[in-house]
Amino acid sequence: MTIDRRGLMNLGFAGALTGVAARIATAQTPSAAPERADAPPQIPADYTIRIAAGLVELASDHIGSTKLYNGEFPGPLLRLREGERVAIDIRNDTDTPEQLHWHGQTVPVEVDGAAEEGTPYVPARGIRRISLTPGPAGLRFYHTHLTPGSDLANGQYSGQVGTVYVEPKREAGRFDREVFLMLKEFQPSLSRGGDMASDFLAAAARVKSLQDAAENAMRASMASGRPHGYEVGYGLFSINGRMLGHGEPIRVRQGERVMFHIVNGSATEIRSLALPGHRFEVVALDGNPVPKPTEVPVLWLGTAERVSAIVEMRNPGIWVMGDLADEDRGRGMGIVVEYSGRAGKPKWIKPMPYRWDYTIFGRQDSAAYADETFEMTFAKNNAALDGFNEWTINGVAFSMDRMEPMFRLQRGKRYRLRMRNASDDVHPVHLHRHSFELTRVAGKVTSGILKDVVMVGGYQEVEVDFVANNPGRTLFHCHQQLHMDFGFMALFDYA
Ligand SMILES: [Cu+2]
Repeated sequence: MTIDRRGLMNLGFAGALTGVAARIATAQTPSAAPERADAPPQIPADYTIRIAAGLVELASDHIGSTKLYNGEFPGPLLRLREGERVAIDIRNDTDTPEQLHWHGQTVPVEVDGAAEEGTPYVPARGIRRISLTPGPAGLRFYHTHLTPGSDLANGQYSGQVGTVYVEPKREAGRFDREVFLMLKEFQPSLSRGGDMASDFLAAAARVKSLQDAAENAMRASMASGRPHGYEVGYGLFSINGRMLGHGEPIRVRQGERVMFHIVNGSATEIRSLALPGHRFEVVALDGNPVPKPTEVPVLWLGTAERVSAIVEMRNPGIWVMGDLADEDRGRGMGIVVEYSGRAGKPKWIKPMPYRWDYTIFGRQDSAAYADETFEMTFAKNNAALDGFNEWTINGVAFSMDRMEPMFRLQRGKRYRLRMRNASDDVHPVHLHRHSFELTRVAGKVTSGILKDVVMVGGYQEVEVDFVANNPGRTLFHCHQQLHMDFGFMALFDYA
């Protein structure tokens, strides 16, 4: 990789090289962090993940510095075997204590990677040896779990994200080969009011009471002279760390069945993906096989969601697989799919409008009865925190100082979360260390779809069930970094 100084200056997504050390040094230093590193372990770990500043070459003229895993973007693909315990060294070569979260795995608090649950920090300039038993099988990932707040050089705004594939005993669906895709934006900046797509979810009646409450609050805020709260936008977009047209194409042969394992590694964005002239057969959501694999023309993934989908290559040509948003695709959110023996300019065709509906992949009958239901209402206080929106669950914004559990669980019981979104934003909400089953989505009953993130549409209601089978503190939060950092979190604890 050749790096010229001009390229660095042009990009500056976490500052040019010289600015990086300073930014990292001034980032939030959690008080709970251990003061010293553990002694270096004597036996080598199965894997080492090193956190350090490094360079990402999104294109030859767009090279930037940010925090990475093992100097790569995305971080190394970890292929683990379900149930086979592994030891992993997490080495932190930065001046900020870190948390590395094993998203979607049913691991204990000690290794999950969330300070809110009590996972110890990986000390600055230190190392932490963890061991975990991988599971459940399927597409998982790992990412930093700090709270960057307004510091857009840290947390998930950085390049700290990588894919985990926990090998299943049996694959969902027949395919010829696998392709892993990491969707990720760079060069974040703050703006007032965003342009995020919000009308892509299956049409359903909006809940009038939720809408009225939110709109009244917003009117009152505007009348008091407050502007819209900050949103985050991005300058550069990539798949597997390359802008559209700047990486190797995905080379395919006619008739091949390609399994795409797609991770939305964004800090804040919801992404779409289409491949003109082809359809995606969705076989797993968040790594878990769905009851009814179904073909769709477009994929939608909320922040931290994963889709595993098989595409049968039966339309020879050179295609752009990319985001539906022209601006984002134009700034890099896409990758070229090239049939062997074909040449020419990659072609993009805008797909017909398509609304995303989780329930088409599920059963239409009701899930098992829950022992208890927790009601949750999500709401926004416009620009209430130094210009940032404050987010609340049942009127309470999460406090990093108190970290009090909001909900109590009894081991073995099945719980239902009835989530009501009193805002017009789509919230991809996430439950740590457990999988949940979708039981009702915007009025539609469903069962059999197991996930760990679900998008709750504006003014809509979603219900999910989970079994309390993994004792310890358990974090629930919106995976939109700006939302989780400004209140949108709650803790469950086992009695
Ligand atoms: Cu949110």
